[in-house]
Amino acid sequence: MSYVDNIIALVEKKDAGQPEFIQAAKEVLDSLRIIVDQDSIYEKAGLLERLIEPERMIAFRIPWVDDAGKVHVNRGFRVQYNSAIGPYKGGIRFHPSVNQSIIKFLGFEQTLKNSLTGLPMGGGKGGCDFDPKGKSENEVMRFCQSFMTELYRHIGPDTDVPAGDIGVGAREVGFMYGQYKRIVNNFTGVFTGKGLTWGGSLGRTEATGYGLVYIVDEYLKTISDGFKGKKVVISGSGNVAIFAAQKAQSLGATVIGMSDSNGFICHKEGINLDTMKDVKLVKRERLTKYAEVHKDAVYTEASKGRVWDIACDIALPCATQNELFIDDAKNLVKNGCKIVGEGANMPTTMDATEYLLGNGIAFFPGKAANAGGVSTSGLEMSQNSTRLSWSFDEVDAKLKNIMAGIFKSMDSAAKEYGKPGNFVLGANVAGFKKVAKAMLDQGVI
Ligand code: NDP
Ligand code: 2IT
Repeated sequence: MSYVDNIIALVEKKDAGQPEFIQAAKEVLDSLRIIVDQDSIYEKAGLLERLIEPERMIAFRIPWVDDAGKVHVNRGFRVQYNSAIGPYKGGIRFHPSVNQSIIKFLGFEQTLKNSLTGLPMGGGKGGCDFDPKGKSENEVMRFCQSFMTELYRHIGPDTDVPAGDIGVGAREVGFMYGQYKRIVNNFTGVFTGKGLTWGGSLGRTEATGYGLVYIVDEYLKTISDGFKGKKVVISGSGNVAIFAAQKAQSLGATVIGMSDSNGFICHKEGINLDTMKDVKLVKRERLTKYAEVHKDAVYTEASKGRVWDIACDIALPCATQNELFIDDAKNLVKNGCKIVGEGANMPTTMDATEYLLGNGIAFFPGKAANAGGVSTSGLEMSQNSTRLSWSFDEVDAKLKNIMAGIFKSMDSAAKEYGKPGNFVLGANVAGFKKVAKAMLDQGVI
């Protein structure tokens, strides 16, 4: 068996109860054969064993009191995956599905994603199985404070810098940052995605969605095309989905479908983003409310259909992991879709990814396509360190540049390693090379 095969077997054995982590690790390891099996230095240095094992995995209890006075306990995690190229950096997720497997897959992906950005950030991720849905503002605040009462001792502006993810937006970052500052008595850039009046960066809210559209646009330019006139379907209706829709529309596309975990909207005239933002970001309601406002939009329950059944030119999965399956991939191809760009982390299953790649779809893997969020987090860290605030246009221009750079790195790596157009391989290889070099340079750590 090759070195890579041995490591895949090791992960399957050691982390047998962690399906999402195994899935993410396998996809990456498979891409690395082309480098790692050609040079014995990696095996001798135990590089892959070290790459797949987090430097540190913290698990902790989060007790909190609801509005009725009842005590609840949630389970929190922070994985500090890899610090070879910079302090641990990655978001925090609040969702009932969160477990060790999900946090580890996200931290592993983050390590390679952050490497691709070209900025000095290592990989980390955190979260807990708290469900913010249906909780009052005070309950969310008390929960965030309890979460930070444990996490504060593990993070710092040069150690580990969290941000948002599913279920964690500006409100939750505010509550967590406030508690951190209260405990350590130090106003530092320990979080990104902060509010604009207390150290946040202009453009961070929009960055992941905008970055996704920028990288797809970068590809479209290579075939003398653009978003103008394209029909776009986006899953999710949270931070990433809404700002991807906004940028796609501003470039002349029509976004005709969006979803949440209960169902999806098809609006042939084009999604009205003012309504969408009001329903999802301001009122935190279900997508059915959108259809109540726009009578020409059709709402379908998740049990009765898939957002991927809507015929489109470009599909952007922006909700969660494993939300685009093989049958969805077949439907998309059958209906004429040409591009799939992952705004979420690992939204496409392995077999669906292979099907899309095998059927001529331009496929943009999450660790490259959604890296605009963490890139702008990196820009927020730079502004905090220098105590400066850049204008929206300055940040946006830098984001565009970073996304163009990521496209170039993955495109070049795919060509160099004999798989032109295979951006999965390109992104994995390009992300890996920088982290591997840093790890080799720093000795056995
Ligand atoms: P939000 O919480 O703002 O939105 C998440 C959206 O996805 C909601 O519409 C939610 O629906 C839907 N969703 C979540 N979980 C599920 C599920 N299990 N099944 C179906 N739908 C689901 O999160 P973000 O927009 O921030 O994150 C979306 C994705 O993008 C995640 O994969 C995240 O890791 C990734 N990402 C986020 C970045 C960021 O900067 N925020 C950066 C890079 C990647 P509902 O409201 O019904 O739960
Ligand atoms: O998955 C991701 O890249 C994020 N949730 C953003 C991480 C960050 O630190 O901005």
